[in-house]
Amino acid sequence: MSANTLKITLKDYPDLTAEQCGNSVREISDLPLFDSVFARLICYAPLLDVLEALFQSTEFSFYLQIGHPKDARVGNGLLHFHRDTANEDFTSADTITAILCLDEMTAENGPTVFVPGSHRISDEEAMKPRWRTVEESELSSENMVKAHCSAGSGIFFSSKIIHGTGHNRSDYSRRTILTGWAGADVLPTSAIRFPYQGLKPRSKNPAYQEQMKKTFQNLTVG
Ligand SMILES: O=C(O)CCC(=O)C(=O)O
Repeated sequence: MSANTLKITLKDYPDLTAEQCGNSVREISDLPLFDSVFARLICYAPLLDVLEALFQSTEFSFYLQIGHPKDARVGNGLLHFHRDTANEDFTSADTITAILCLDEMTAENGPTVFVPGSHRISDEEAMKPRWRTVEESELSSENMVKAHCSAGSGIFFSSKIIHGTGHNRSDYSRRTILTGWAGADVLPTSAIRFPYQGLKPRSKNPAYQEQMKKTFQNLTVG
């Protein structure tokens, strides 16, 4: 991934009306329920290799998968900066988001924008609800970095880092699949569970290995 540190704002492009957006979908929650090909991504070795290295453990767990198909010209982003930790309910902030880019991500097509170094705060601070929305005026745009990478790339980041994503008003689509992962012994604390949440695809524990085998052995693609 290369960085673009030019002056950045998430609001470079105007909002569109519902009519202008037409049938364009911004977010598809629970993507693994739509087709088993998405469920199988939970076992995708190149993704798991990076996660194992970042968590420095084989005992991390899957917790969610979302599609962000930002169509050419009309794809909408989340216009606010935030820390994901503030929207998650876990016993710790040792969680990682992985974005798989199905298309090239450029400065023009609504890239993910990061504030480097902003993850260097305590878990307790990152979990505070105030981080669900961070006004751009609170941030220095000179310090922001737009992700720029080719189709097929992965972007991995701590849930504590401040980030956002703008609209796609370019002539090409910006489709991504976002997956969320929790570190070893990091447990959910809310009443909500997502499909396949808790699977540990790299676990050395025979019980989790058995769960993986039985979960995927009858899953057909298509
Ligand atoms: O799609 C992106 O670029 C980032 C999405 C995001 O910020 C989020 O879902 O928390």
